[in-house]
Amino acid sequence: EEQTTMSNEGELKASHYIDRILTLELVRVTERAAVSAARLRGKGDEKAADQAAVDAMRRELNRLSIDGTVVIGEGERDEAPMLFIGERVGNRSGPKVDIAVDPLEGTTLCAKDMPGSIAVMAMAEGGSLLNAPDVYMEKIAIGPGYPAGLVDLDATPEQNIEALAKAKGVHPSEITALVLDRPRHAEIIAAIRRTGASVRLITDGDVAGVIFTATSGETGVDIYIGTGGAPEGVLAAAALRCVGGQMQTRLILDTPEKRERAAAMGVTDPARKYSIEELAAGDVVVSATGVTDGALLSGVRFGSDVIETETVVYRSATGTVRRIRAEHRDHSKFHLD
Ligand code: VTB
Ligand code: MG
Ligand code: MG
Repeated sequence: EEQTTMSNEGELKASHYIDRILTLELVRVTERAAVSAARLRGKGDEKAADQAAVDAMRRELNRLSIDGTVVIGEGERDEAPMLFIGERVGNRSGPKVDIAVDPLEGTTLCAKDMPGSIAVMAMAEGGSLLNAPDVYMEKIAIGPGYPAGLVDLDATPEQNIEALAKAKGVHPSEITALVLDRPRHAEIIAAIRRTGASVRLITDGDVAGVIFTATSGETGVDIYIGTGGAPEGVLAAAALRCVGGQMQTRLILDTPEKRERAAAMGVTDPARKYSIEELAAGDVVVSATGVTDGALLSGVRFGSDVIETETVVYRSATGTVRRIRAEHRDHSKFHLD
């Protein structure tokens, strides 16, 4: 554990501040977003659930002693409620930090009370998370313990599966690949199956999907392949950085408008492949709270006296993963002021 140090100016260095003090604060932020969304669980109204999570997350972020900027966030692609990219959050009295958010990841899962919706955010020193529009992103991810560069977006799915199987010491038929169930993935799915590998399809939730590769012994997921949201990619990369694993991504900037927007945010090479460290550099903390029950996290439980939440917090500086089961008795904190 490093110590909290003071710089010459007597200011708490941003990295230490984020690591040591804000770790628990982030838990509160995602807990509250999750509870707000969970009240609308299973009601069939995606927008209302998303809006509730966004409002709660914004409110809690603005209470933190940070000078934060949202650098990537979900919502633009489907015109959903959102924390805007470029939005300043926090009370401005603390360190400059970058924030990546998906206040409700898996809005459809929440609206249908299906497994796997979460409230998730990442925070890092200013300038260290990818600043990009909410576009699609190609992703490939595997867990820790493999040689660097084993899989690559520019290799075919067959090549990637075969390389992974060889490195794992198994036949390709013993590999399971997690893929979002979308028509755009028909070719990838067919290619993976041609190797004999299994394809596990998910309807939503590729932040957790990527994270599952890091604990393949428990989840059975060896590799994640496919195209999902860019904010989800940054959030997953930030978490994977804390626990090990490899990930490669590429933004899909397929219109002049998207390329211009990305360029204005500093993305000068639209075809660039980003590694985990290029998506989330420096010291980063990621917090996710379950909204509906899922393999990563239990959902919110509403009791007569107690609201229960489960949160996982990842911290890159030490690789510590904390699971926090909270019993909330003061329900007023979940109400909008
Ligand atoms: C994925 C998935 C998300 O968006 O990132 C997906 O993991 C990508 O967009 O849970 P499409 O739905 O358009 O394919 C979500 O489904 C929702 O954020
Ligand atoms: Mg999402
Ligand atoms: Mg969302």
